[in-house]
Amino acid sequence: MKEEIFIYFIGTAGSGKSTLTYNFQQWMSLRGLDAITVNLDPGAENLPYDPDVDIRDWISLKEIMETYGLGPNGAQIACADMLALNTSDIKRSIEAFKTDYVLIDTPGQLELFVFREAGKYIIKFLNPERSIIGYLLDPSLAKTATGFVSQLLLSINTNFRLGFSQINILSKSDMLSNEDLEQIKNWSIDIETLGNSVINEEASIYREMSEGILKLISEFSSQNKLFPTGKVDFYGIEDVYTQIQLQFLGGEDLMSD
Ligand SMILES: Nc1nc2c(ncn2[C@@H]2O[C@H](COP(=O)(O)OP(=O)(O)OP(=O)(O)O)[C@@H](O)[C@H]2O)c(=O)[nH]1
Ligand SMILES: [Mg+2]
Repeated sequence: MKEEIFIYFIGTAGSGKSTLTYNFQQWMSLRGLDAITVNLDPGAENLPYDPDVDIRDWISLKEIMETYGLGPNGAQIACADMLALNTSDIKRSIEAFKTDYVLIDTPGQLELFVFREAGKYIIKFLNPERSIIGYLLDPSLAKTATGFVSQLLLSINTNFRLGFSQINILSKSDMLSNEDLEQIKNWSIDIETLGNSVINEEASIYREMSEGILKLISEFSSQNKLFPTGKVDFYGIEDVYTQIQLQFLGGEDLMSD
């Protein structure tokens, strides 16, 4: 049996991680692909899917708050660090499914998974060779050129912290007008167009900073390709899947039909 591919959906709060995890599994299942869902958010409430492996079976945000007298933010930090203590159990549970794809939904607060040690530790522990990050850019924060630059910077920062292969996904793209979507797509494939849009924004410290940040981003331009997705009709999911296939299997397709 081939080893599983681990796909981690990471993004700012409310960027659409849980919805994409659900839709990705649905899409795969319709195509005869075998995937399981893993929830790594101990504070998750009302997930749109029923996770096959669920961190809440080991760690509960509410319990940590009560036991240690912590507020929600302090408890989230404690939970993030406790995640690392449960990696053996999580790994065993995942392996028991003998699946091809493991779709991992990460905590609502990006910084808990990206900037603390637990996230990187878990990815390395589960499988450092067969892991890919799906980084979700929230369209509501990316409509202006400087907003888009700030989102790219977060994505690069995530790549810098974790150091695994990464695909940039523009989630919830159905919330954008066609015009805005086309503009963001153009910015993502052509750094000069993005630079021109930044220069055309009203003069401000943010514009100046964006120009500096753009220099950094252009050094990492291979990272910038964007894959728009949306929850309606599995929009864009096939493109993300194809990119993942290219990454790990040289394009070999596991689809059964
Ligand atoms: N229109 C539209 N709404 C979406 C899409 N994906 C998610 N949403 C909505 O955006 C909100 C947040 O979605 P979630 O999937 O919970 O986002 P999340 O990143 O898991 O959120 P946290 O875990 O709380 O950080 C929900 O109200 C979703 O219904 C999409 O593709 N299109
Ligand atoms: Mg979520």
